[in-house]
Amino acid sequence: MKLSKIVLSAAALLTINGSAFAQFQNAEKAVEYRQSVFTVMSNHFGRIGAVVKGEAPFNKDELAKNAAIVAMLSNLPWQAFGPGTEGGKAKPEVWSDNAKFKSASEKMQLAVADLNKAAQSGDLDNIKKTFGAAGQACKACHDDFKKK
Ligand code: ASC
Repeated sequence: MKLSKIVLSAAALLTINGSAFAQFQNAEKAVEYRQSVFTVMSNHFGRIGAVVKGEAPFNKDELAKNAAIVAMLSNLPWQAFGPGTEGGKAKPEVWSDNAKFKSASEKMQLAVADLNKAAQSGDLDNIKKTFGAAGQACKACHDDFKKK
Protein backbone atom coordinates (compact mmCIF):
# COMPACT_ATOMS: atom_id res chain seq x y z
CA MET A 1 0.00 0.00 0.00
CA LYS A 2 1.30 3.45 -0.88
CA LEU A 3 2.13 5.72 2.03
CA SER A 4 -0.45 8.34 0.95
CA LYS A 5 -3.14 5.64 0.97
CA ILE A 6 -2.15 4.48 4.46
CA VAL A 7 -2.27 8.02 5.78
CA LEU A 8 -5.70 8.54 4.20
CA SER A 9 -7.02 5.27 5.68
CA ALA A 10 -5.74 6.21 9.11
CA ALA A 11 -7.40 9.61 8.83
CA ALA A 12 -10.69 7.99 7.78
CA LEU A 13 -10.52 5.60 10.73
CA LEU A 14 -9.90 8.43 13.16
CA THR A 15 -12.89 10.32 11.76
CA ILE A 16 -15.12 7.27 12.14
CA ASN A 17 -13.90 6.64 15.66
CA GLY A 18 -14.25 10.27 16.65
CA SER A 19 -17.86 10.52 15.57
CA ALA A 20 -19.14 6.99 16.08
CA PHE A 21 -17.87 6.03 19.46
CA ALA A 22 -17.24 9.38 21.15
CA GLN A 23 -15.75 8.47 24.49
CA PHE A 24 -16.03 4.71 23.99
CA GLN A 25 -13.14 2.63 22.68
CA ASN A 26 -15.43 0.51 20.51
CA ALA A 27 -19.04 -0.60 20.07
CA GLU A 28 -18.72 -3.39 22.64
CA LYS A 29 -17.64 -0.87 25.28
CA ALA A 30 -20.64 1.32 24.47
CA VAL A 31 -23.02 -1.66 24.76
CA GLU A 32 -21.41 -2.67 28.05
CA TYR A 33 -21.72 0.88 29.37
CA ARG A 34 -25.40 1.35 28.51
CA GLN A 35 -26.36 -2.11 29.77
CA SER A 36 -24.52 -1.46 33.04
CA VAL A 37 -26.37 1.82 33.55
CA PHE A 38 -29.73 0.17 32.85
CA THR A 39 -28.88 -2.67 35.25
CA VAL A 40 -28.15 -0.33 38.15
CA MET A 41 -31.13 1.90 37.25
CA SER A 42 -33.44 -1.13 37.23
CA ASN A 43 -32.11 -2.26 40.61
CA HIS A 44 -32.86 1.08 42.28
CA PHE A 45 -36.17 1.50 40.44
CA GLY A 46 -37.10 -1.98 41.67
CA ARG A 47 -36.38 -1.02 45.29
CA ILE A 48 -38.92 1.80 44.92
CA GLY A 49 -41.31 -0.65 43.26
CA ALA A 50 -41.15 -2.94 46.27
CA VAL A 51 -42.29 -0.06 48.50
CA VAL A 52 -45.01 0.97 46.06
CA LYS A 53 -46.31 -2.63 45.98
CA GLY A 54 -46.23 -2.87 49.76
CA GLU A 55 -43.52 -5.54 49.73
CA ALA A 56 -41.04 -3.33 51.59
CA PRO A 57 -41.55 -0.70 54.29
CA PHE A 58 -41.72 2.97 53.28
CA ASN A 59 -38.56 4.66 54.49
CA LYS A 60 -38.72 8.20 53.12
CA ASP A 61 -34.96 8.83 53.10
CA GLU A 62 -34.12 5.49 51.49
CA LEU A 63 -36.75 5.97 48.82
CA ALA A 64 -35.56 9.52 48.14
CA LYS A 65 -31.98 8.24 47.69
CA ASN A 66 -33.12 5.54 45.29
CA ALA A 67 -35.17 7.99 43.23
CA ALA A 68 -32.26 10.44 43.02
CA ILE A 69 -30.00 7.62 41.78
CA VAL A 70 -32.55 6.62 39.13
CA ALA A 71 -33.01 10.24 38.02
CA MET A 72 -29.27 10.80 37.74
CA LEU A 73 -28.65 7.53 35.90
CA SER A 74 -31.50 8.23 33.46
CA ASN A 75 -29.30 10.85 31.78
CA LEU A 76 -26.43 8.51 31.04
CA PRO A 77 -27.28 5.66 28.64
CA TRP A 78 -28.10 7.76 25.58
CA GLN A 79 -24.52 8.84 24.84
CA ALA A 80 -23.76 5.13 24.39
CA PHE A 81 -26.28 4.63 21.54
CA GLY A 82 -24.24 6.58 18.99
CA PRO A 83 -23.80 5.64 15.33
CA GLY A 84 -21.89 2.38 14.93
CA THR A 85 -22.86 1.00 18.34
CA GLU A 86 -25.66 -1.26 17.10
CA GLY A 87 -26.01 -4.49 19.08
CA GLY A 88 -26.72 -5.83 22.51
CA LYS A 89 -30.42 -5.79 23.29
CA ALA A 90 -31.10 -2.75 21.16
CA LYS A 91 -33.37 -3.19 18.15
CA PRO A 92 -32.15 -1.70 14.83
CA GLU A 93 -35.01 0.83 15.17
CA VAL A 94 -32.91 2.74 17.74
CA TRP A 95 -30.85 3.91 14.76
CA SER A 96 -33.37 3.70 11.89
CA ASP A 97 -36.04 5.62 13.85
CA ASN A 98 -33.73 7.64 16.05
CA ALA A 99 -36.06 10.65 16.49
CA LYS A 100 -38.70 8.36 18.00
CA PHE A 101 -36.11 6.69 20.22
CA LYS A 102 -34.89 10.10 21.42
CA SER A 103 -38.44 11.17 22.17
CA ALA A 104 -39.12 7.96 24.13
CA SER A 105 -35.88 8.39 26.08
CA GLU A 106 -36.82 11.96 26.96
CA LYS A 107 -40.25 10.88 28.18
CA MET A 108 -38.57 8.42 30.53
CA GLN A 109 -36.17 11.07 31.83
CA LEU A 110 -39.06 13.46 32.51
CA ALA A 111 -41.09 10.72 34.20
CA VAL A 112 -38.27 9.72 36.56
CA ALA A 113 -37.59 13.41 37.29
CA ASP A 114 -41.26 13.63 38.39
CA LEU A 115 -40.81 10.51 40.50
CA ASN A 116 -37.71 12.03 42.08
CA LYS A 117 -39.60 15.24 42.92
CA ALA A 118 -42.36 13.23 44.56
CA ALA A 119 -39.78 11.11 46.41
CA GLN A 120 -37.94 14.13 47.75
CA SER A 121 -41.25 15.49 49.09
CA GLY A 122 -42.07 12.11 50.64
CA ASP A 123 -45.71 12.07 49.52
CA LEU A 124 -46.39 8.34 49.10
CA ASP A 125 -49.56 8.78 47.04
CA ASN A 126 -47.67 10.96 44.60
CA ILE A 127 -44.73 8.54 44.64
CA LYS A 128 -47.09 5.72 43.65
CA LYS A 129 -48.62 7.80 40.87
CA THR A 130 -45.31 8.96 39.41
CA PHE A 131 -43.75 5.50 39.82
CA GLY A 132 -46.56 4.07 37.69
CA ALA A 133 -46.00 6.69 35.00
CA ALA A 134 -42.25 6.09 35.03
CA GLY A 135 -42.78 2.33 34.66
CA GLN A 136 -45.05 3.00 31.68
CA ALA A 137 -42.35 5.15 30.10
CA CYS A 138 -39.76 2.36 30.59
CA LYS A 139 -42.13 -0.18 29.07
CA ALA A 140 -43.19 1.98 26.11
CA CYS A 141 -39.57 2.40 25.04
CA HIS A 142 -38.78 -1.31 25.57
CA ASP A 143 -41.78 -2.36 23.46
CA ASP A 144 -40.44 -0.43 20.48
CA PHE A 145 -36.68 -0.51 20.95
CA LYS A 146 -35.57 -3.44 23.14
CA LYS A 147 -35.23 -7.01 21.92
CA LYS A 148 -37.18 -9.55 23.95
C1 ASC B 1 -38.05 -2.18 36.09
C2 ASC B 1 -37.27 -2.68 35.04
C3 ASC B 1 -37.80 -2.28 33.90
C4 ASC B 1 -38.98 -1.44 34.15
C5 ASC B 1 -40.18 -1.93 33.42
C6 ASC B 1 -41.40 -1.12 33.78
O1 ASC B 1 -37.85 -2.32 37.28
O2 ASC B 1 -36.19 -3.42 35.15
O3 ASC B 1 -37.35 -2.52 32.71
O4 ASC B 1 -39.14 -1.48 35.57
O5 ASC B 1 -40.41 -3.27 33.70
O6 ASC B 1 -42.50 -1.54 33.04
